[in-house]
Amino acid sequence: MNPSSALQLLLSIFLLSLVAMGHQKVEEGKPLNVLFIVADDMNEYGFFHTHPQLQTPYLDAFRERSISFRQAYCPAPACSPSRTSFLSGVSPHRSGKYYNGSAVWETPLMQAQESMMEWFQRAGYNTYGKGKLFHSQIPKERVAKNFQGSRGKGGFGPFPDEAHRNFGSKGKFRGVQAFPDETFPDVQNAQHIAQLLQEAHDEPFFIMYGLWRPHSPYTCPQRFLDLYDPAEIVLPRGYLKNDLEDLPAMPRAYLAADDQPEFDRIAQNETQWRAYLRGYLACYSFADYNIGQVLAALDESPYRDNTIVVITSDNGFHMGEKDRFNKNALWEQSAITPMAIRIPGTKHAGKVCNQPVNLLDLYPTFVDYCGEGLPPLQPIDGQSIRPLLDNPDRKRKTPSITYFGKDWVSIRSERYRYISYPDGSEELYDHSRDPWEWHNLADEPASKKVKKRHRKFIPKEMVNAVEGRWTTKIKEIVDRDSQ
Ligand SMILES: [Ca+2]
Ligand SMILES: [Ca+2]
Repeated sequence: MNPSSALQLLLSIFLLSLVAMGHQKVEEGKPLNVLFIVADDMNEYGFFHTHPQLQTPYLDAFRERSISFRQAYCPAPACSPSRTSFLSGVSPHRSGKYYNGSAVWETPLMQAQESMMEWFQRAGYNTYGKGKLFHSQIPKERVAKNFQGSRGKGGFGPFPDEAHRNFGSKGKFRGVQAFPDETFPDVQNAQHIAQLLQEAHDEPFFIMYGLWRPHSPYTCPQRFLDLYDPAEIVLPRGYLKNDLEDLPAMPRAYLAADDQPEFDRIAQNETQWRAYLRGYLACYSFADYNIGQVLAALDESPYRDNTIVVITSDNGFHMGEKDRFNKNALWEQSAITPMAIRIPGTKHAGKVCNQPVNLLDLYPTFVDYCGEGLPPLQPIDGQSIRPLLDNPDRKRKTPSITYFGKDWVSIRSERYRYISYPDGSEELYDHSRDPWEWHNLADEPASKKVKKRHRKFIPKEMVNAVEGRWTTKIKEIVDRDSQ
């Protein structure tokens, strides 16, 4: 072989190997971008098809190319405390941010804390956010510091008119009504992100897309309502009549104060319940569609193969389980958050990891993958889930913790959920036999060891709740029931 043929042969081998590597090739040493998609009040119904009718084709397709976490939970079961925790890296038990409606970012601890986005910026990233991000109770200047440029359209609207407010009362908008696509912030923000992904980026990027759906009001384009015939809708599998009878007094007092009037109103006949459920399912499918548009934009962009994609929600949601149409509780249905992560070039696409993880684990996971592990300026809670992404069959020894106030805490291990209240009362559920947490085993003598094993993960110190509209309500229940 003469030198020029040898050179040609080498060149062909090189070109062929490039083709063979296809799009899975991640350029060595080049930082990975991040696309972080956070839905609002999205429970596991469509993600893991525990509601048999819910249609989520885009999430299904995404899960085939990513690693899903069957047991991912929020640090606190409501929008603002959950987002505050996972975006700051400070667990509610250290910040005192357990509920919506308290301005925790004003405290010295949180003013000094380097947020996830601030860390990304220091690591050389540009950070963009569109839609529902921190949500509320954070100074505007701090939000502006975290996300560069326009933060897109916001708000829960469009809201239904009077005639469509099926269950409206006390200013709550619960109606089911159709509006055109372009009237929804989620659609406009998806378009903003698609544009952003078409641009040339000289620096690595972190993009957060915060959806407003499937949170109420249950308005969406007509084609999503058409997916669900209200007469045919299957009621939640996790609902059990008289499920509250084996609960301690404290959570029962809380339910009575918080949400049971609404449950009684909605669930008093199955037609109403189905109409309500239809709104949630339709908005879930609408969220799925919008997520799909953003993923399609990424996959058509030059960033498809060097971008980590995380899809999750800030908290779960009850659709009647435990006589509840809400979040703000420590049971599985409130605490669960769908989570799937696509790591470029992963060998585990389509796998499901069954170890308990928490949204607080995301910040340390990003630190693990991006910015060459640059340490955050202040301590952050949570632990990287990279070992589970490297090996989804690996066991994790630590449980996932969800807080709903000082000493109001839930420990979720792979098999059990243990809940402890300020008066010392407890709940224990065995998920290997009881996936809907119907049978409270806390008082059974055989549970003693299991409870002890879980209790040791409760932090020795939990700070008081930062004052807000929830603290009075909870304090009244705790004071009354502790006497
Ligand atoms: Ca939420
Ligand atoms: Ca029960």
